[in-house]
Amino acid sequence: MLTLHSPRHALHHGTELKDGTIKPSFEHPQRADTILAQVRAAGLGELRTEQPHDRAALVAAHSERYVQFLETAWARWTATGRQHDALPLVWPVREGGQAPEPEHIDGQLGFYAMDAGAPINGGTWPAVQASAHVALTALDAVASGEQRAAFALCRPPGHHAGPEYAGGYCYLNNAAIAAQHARTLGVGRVAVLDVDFHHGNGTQAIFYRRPDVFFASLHGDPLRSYPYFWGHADETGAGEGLGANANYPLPHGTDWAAYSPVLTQALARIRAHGAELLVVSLGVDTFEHDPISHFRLRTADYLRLGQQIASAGLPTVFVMEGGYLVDDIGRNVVNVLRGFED
Ligand code: SP5
Ligand code: ZN
Repeated sequence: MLTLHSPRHALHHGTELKDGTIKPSFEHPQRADTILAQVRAAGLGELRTEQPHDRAALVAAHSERYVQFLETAWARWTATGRQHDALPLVWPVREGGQAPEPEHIDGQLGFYAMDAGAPINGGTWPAVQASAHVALTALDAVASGEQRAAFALCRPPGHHAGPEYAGGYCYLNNAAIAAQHARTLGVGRVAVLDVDFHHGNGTQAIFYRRPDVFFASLHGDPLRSYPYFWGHADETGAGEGLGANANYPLPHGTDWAAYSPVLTQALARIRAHGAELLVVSLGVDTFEHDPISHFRLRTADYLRLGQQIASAGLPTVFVMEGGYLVDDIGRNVVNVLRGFED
């Protein structure tokens, strides 16, 4: 399988609040380096770096003012005399949600974020932009018919990023940008299947009112798992998009025997939707030893996951999302891609 990647991912490395103190983020550069090394070692196929794409492809999935915020946030933060990671500390919850965009960078950080999990520093924007370009380049290769499938080794990940907010290590929603790009290129119906442990709230939000992009997600039940406020089974889309959103919340401890039949259901919905192209938000934080998640998939199960996704028979773009146990994520990702190709 063709793999797209970017050395620019390493420009972004941030911190997160853990147990009351600032620690290096679980989402660190070694993740992508390990996955790339394992893809190479497995001889999975050709490797290419990203092609630059028009800014219009980003703004097709996010608001103009949000993309502009990401582009300029670090310069505006350092202009206030600070050099450490920019993190929001105030959010426009509920009634504050209708307020106009604040002028001060500290207000804007909250305005454009769902949590304090997406720090911004000097390398963030170039890495985020490159990550989206990796997804777009992979989509091009598949939509043109050159490849049946491709793997976009995106970092930072994207599925928590909504129309105009960052969060959960995510800034631009690479999978949504790729799915929208497929639509722009003339693919009639697209599906996004999200198998990251965490609900893909950003992707859901971007397509919630649209019938042309089906979104299906298997994830830890939001009653107990991040992102807590989205991912329930009764979120089925709205307006013209009613029926084009399918959530499968699953309990802590879910193993392959419990996961696989639910995946079958999700794939049946995708088929019924009439999707002509599939984007997979590929998180391997469903792994039994993942440090921040609570499912129990094992390394060999990822081969079956890839096989099952292949059974949909669709041109497919895999977009890297989460997965945090560095020694194992490369093997687990390679198994999905190998299983798909078998
Ligand atoms: C892309 C992706 O997988 N984002 C995940 C973001 C999760 N952020 C909050 C995680 C909080 C988990 N608490 C960790 C406790 C570890 N003992
Ligand atoms: Zn995740």
